[in-house]
Amino acid sequence: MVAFFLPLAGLGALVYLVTPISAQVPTVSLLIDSSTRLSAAEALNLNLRSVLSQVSSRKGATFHFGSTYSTPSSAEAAWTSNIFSTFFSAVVAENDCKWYATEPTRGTFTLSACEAVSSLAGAHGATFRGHNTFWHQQLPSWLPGTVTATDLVQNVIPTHVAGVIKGLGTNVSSWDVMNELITDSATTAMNSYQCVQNADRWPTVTADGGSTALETNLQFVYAAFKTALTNAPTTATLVYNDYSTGGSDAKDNCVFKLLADINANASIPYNRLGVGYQSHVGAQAGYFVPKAQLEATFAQLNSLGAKALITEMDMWIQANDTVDQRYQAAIWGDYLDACLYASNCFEFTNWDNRDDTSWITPGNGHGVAMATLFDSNGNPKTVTYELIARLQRYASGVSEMCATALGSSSCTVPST
Ligand code: 9MR
Repeated sequence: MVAFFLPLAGLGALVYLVTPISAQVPTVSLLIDSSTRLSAAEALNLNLRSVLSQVSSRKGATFHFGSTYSTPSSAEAAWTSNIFSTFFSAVVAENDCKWYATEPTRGTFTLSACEAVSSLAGAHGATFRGHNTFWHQQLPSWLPGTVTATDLVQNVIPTHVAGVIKGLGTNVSSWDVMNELITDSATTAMNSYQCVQNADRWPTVTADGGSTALETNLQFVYAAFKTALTNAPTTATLVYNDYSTGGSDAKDNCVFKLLADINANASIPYNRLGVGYQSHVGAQAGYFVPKAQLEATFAQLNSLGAKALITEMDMWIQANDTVDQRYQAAIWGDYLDACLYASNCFEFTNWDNRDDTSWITPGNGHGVAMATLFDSNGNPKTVTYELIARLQRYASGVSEMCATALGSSSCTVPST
């Protein structure tokens, strides 16, 4: 089991131990404070698509504001269809494009569930992004198996990546080619192979947590990206996707080293590459990346010519009260602004549509959860209204505002 939150960098273990269950939450100033709040019905039926197309005009290319799709219960089918018609403009399959679903038997592809999500996107006038062609989790039962290091690099990975990417065709904004390779215990001294090897996951070991080495270099990574480059439409960004990233710590250094090696050793031009920042975060200091750091990271990628994507955003809150809900809105709004105002960020994907279907559940270090944009009845929340207001504000052409998560003593949002 991996941790989907940021470590309390710089605060130290002792502080962590004495931190009360509900750590202090700052009072924040929000954009919605100075506007008339929409009713739930208005927010749900708001044509966010027209706002998003104005956002795209300002950005100079399509801005994809999306969420996950997995087959809803019959009770939620109509709600789900509506949300992808009026609110989100992009769709990613929560699970249906993963290896277990697409190649359950070696060499036999079953792309129908993944293709159904792509078709659903098309039918709703939304775009589609691919997730993912390589991950150490949700593997088919024949993997890791007894596949050798050479077979994996020369046959298994190229066959899988080509089969899925070719099969899904040209209607795709980006592909998560590889997902979650890098260790949570990174140090700045590690080279990119060590960054991966120290995660102790397949395939640098024969099975997750194992002690028998398998791949002893990064040829398996290069094989995946080379195959993706050959088979993906030229308009699709080829993404390395990971969690607990976006700041400037050792794990982020590993991401940049890996990207440089993919560029150099797999000959993938930077202008085809992107980094996916999953952004499974919490509304508590130390559990999210402050906007200034995100922006510095996105700018560093931009200087290489590579893209930044927010790929799996959700955010647990510590308690179900107004101050925590407002803090969630402030932080999520900052993430959105960081992407909107960056010249290399065109995809902002939220993970799970409603609190009742989120993979984040209360407890387990996730507070009271409530980590998505719509509550368990499908109604918009404080954060939802704030994101609508941020998109409208960006679309109106005004300049970037301060980071609301800093608290109202340092950031009071302008009234225009
Ligand atoms: O949301 C996904 C959930 O339905 C699956 O059970 C789970 C399996 O580990 O994967 C979830 O999605 C993950 C994503 O594919 C990769 N990053 C972490 C996400 C949350 O676990």
